[in-house]
Amino acid sequence: MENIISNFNIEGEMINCEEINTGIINSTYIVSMKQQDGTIMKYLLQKINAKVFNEPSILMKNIENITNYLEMQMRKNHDDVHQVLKVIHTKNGKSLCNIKKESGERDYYRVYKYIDGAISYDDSKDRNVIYYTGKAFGNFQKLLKDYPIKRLTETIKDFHDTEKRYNKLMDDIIIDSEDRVNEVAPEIVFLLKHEEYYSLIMDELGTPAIPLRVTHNDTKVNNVLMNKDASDFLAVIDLDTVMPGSMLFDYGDGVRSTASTAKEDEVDLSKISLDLDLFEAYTDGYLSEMAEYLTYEEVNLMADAIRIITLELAIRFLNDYINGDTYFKTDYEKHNLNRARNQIALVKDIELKMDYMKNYVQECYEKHIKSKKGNSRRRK
Ligand code: ADP
Ligand code: GN1
Ligand code: MG
Repeated sequence: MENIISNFNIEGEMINCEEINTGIINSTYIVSMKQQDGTIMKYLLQKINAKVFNEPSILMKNIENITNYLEMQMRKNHDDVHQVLKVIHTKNGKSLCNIKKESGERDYYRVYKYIDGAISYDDSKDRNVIYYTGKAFGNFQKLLKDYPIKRLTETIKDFHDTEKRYNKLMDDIIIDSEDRVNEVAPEIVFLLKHEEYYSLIMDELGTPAIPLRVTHNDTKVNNVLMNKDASDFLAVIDLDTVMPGSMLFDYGDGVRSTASTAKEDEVDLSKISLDLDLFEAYTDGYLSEMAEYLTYEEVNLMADAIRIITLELAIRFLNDYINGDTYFKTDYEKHNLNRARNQIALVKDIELKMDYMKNYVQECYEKHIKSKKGNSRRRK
C-alpha cells in the first residue's frame, strides 16, 4: 500500500492502513499519514473494481466534473456546512494511478480526502438518519438539476434498464452455465409474473414526463456521511455510478435499501418487510429538497419505483447466482441466491403497502409544494 500511496500528491509517512469492508464492489482503505509536525492526515484509498467499471478514466472524469460543479453550486449558495468529495491527484497530475500486475492486467487506484468528523451508518433504523439520507440525495439532485447532462458518460451501460436486465436473466436461464436453474424455479416464476412492471419507467425516460437527470444510482445510507448527532447530512459519497437517469430509480432504491427491516442478505424471510415509518422519513427528506422540480408523472410513479427497483435487484442477484457469482462479492455459495430471495420477500411486502405509500407520497408532495409557495409569497 505504501508503494501505491507514494504515487499520489500526499505528504507524510504512512503509519496506518485499514480496510473498510462495507461495499460489495470496490476495495476501500483509510490511510493515515504522519506529517512532519506530528499531526495525522487521513485519506481514502480505493481500488476500483475494473470488472464492474471497465473504463476507470472515464469514470474519474465524470466524478471530477460533478464534484467541481457541486463545489461551485455550494459556494454560490454560501453553503459551508456540507462537503463535496475531493479527488487527490497523483504526482504527475492524474486522477488515477495504475499498477501492472504479474498477469499483465492493471489495478486502478484513486485517493479522496478523508471527510473527518462524520458518521457513516451502515444499517441505521433511526428515523432522523433516514430522513437526512433522503434529504442528502434530494439535495444532490437539486444542486445538479441544471448540469449539462451531455457532459456525463454512462459508466455502466443500461444500469437501470430493468427490462434489459430481465431479458438477460431469461437468456442466461436457457444457457444455465452452472447448472443452478433447477433449484430456482419459484423465483423465476415470481419474476415472470411481474413482467408488466419492468419497462414502466424506461419507456418514458428522456421525455418531458420522466426527464433525464443527474442521478447517483446507489442511494444507500452508507453513501451519505452524517454529522455527529444525525441532525444533518455532511456529504454524498460513492460517486462511481453518477450517470444520466431517472430520479425514480434513485428514490426507489433509497427507500428499498434504507426502509427494509432486514439486511439485504437476511435469510429468515419472516424478518423482511418495508418499515413504513422509515419510508415516510426518506420520502419526506427527499421531497423537502426536490418537490418543486418534479413532474406530475414522476410523483405519480414514486411508490411504483420502490417495487420496480426491488424487482431489479432480485433479477440482478438471481442472474449473478445463475452465472456463478461473477459480479457481486459473495461470502458463501448461495449468498446471491439468498439476496435474491430476500428481495423477492421485500417485493411481496411492498405490494401489500402500495396503496398506503401512494397516498403518502401525494400528501407529502402537496405539503412541500404548499410550504414552498408560502415561502415564496412571504419573500415577495
Ligand atoms: P463502495 O463503492 O465499495 O460502496 P464507497 O466509496 O461507498 O465504496 O466507500 C466505502 C465506505 O468508506 C463508505 O460507506 C464510507 O463509510 C467510507 N468513505 C468513503 N469515502 C469517504 C470519505 N471521503 N471520507 C470518509 N469516509 C469515506
Ligand atoms: C452495489 O457499491 P455498492 O456495494 O454500494 C451495486 C448497486 C446495488 C448494491 C446492492 C456498481 O453497490 O447497484 O444496489 O450493490 N453497485 C454496482 O447492495 O453495481
Ligand atoms: Mg458505497
